Amino acid sequence: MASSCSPMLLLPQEKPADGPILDDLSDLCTKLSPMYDLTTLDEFIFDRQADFPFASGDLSRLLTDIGIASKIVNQKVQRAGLGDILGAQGVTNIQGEEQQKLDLVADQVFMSSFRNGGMVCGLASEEQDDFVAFDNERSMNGKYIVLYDPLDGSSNIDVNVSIGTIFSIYRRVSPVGGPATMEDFLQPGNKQVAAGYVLYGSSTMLVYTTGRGVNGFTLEQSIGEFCLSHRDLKTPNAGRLYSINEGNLKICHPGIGMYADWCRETDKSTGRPYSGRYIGSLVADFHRNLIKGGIYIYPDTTAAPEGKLRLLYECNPLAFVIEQAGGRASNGYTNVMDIIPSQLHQRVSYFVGSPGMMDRAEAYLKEVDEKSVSEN
Ligand code: AHM
Ligand code: MG
Repeated sequence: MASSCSPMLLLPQEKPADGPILDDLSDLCTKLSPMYDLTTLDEFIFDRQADFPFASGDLSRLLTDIGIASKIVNQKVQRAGLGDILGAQGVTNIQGEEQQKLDLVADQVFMSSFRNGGMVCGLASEEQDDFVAFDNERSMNGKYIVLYDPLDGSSNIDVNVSIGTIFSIYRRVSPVGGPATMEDFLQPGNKQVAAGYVLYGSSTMLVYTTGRGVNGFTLEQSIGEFCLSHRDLKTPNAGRLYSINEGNLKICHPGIGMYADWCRETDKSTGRPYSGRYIGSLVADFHRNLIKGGIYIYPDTTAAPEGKLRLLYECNPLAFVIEQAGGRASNGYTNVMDIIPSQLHQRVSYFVGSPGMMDRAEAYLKEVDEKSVSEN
């Protein structure tokens, strides 16, 4: 049976020329042949290491660890909802253990990956009150720290809506060899060395940047590898999507309501009215807007005076990604990555998306503020 598949996929010569194994292989080759020159995440990461002249490989190793952990989390996400069924059959919970919430499971998966990988001296997670400083010798020699939201949008799990993992990596500022300190974690976003996210959606994607553009990888389930699918992603200057929880419009800055009104007006030259798209799952909303062009806004409200989203492991990493894709992120006034954080779980008002749309939304805030100053 002829195949155009890469030789590395061929079975050893002694295998019989027909039979079920060969049929399976043939299926796999047919499936893969259109992407014959596929690049896996690991290959890409190590190829890019050469961009950093004195790189020791630690960051590359850390990124590959994140890739592996996210494949494990992906498996668990795919089985969400089966927990009860399998549990009832005694397949899970065989020792009478309580089912853990998926966001806690994801947190544990990433935490063990970082601990065992030895590339970070500490981590901070949305699921942990305080940061974790690893005390084994290898980790204490790690040059990096990582902050992450293991499963953002997890309130959507029960209703099968896409969710995601967000991560942010910094070089530590405390001395190598000792434990991580709070100063390592309270660095502004403009010091990030890498950041990205994993989207567990209709397909699973990992998107990341190390400050040299943004690249996206789609998980090819049949070979269990993230494969480069979105090279050097760029967001359009302006799109036709605006994403905001409309229920908050009357309890936030009036400039945001004015911007939303502008989006809903009819105007042929700018393609308005725009489409309102709000999943309520940051990674999914962000990813769609990144690709298609759009703006996502989660402002401070009277109910959440500091905003809802977390600066360090939700807003800053996505800000780094969007900036590398040609977009912007702010708190409505200044780049979020310039904010000097004072707390691990600090919240911030968040605007992120296509630069042309960001300019206009921010201009409405400014206009309202200036008017109110001149009236007082
Ligand atoms: P979480 O970290 O508790 O999951 O909350 C963050 C989520 C974002 O994914 C999403 O964009 C936002 O909260 C939705 O909030 P709301 O339901 O208030 O619109
Ligand atoms: Mg979150």
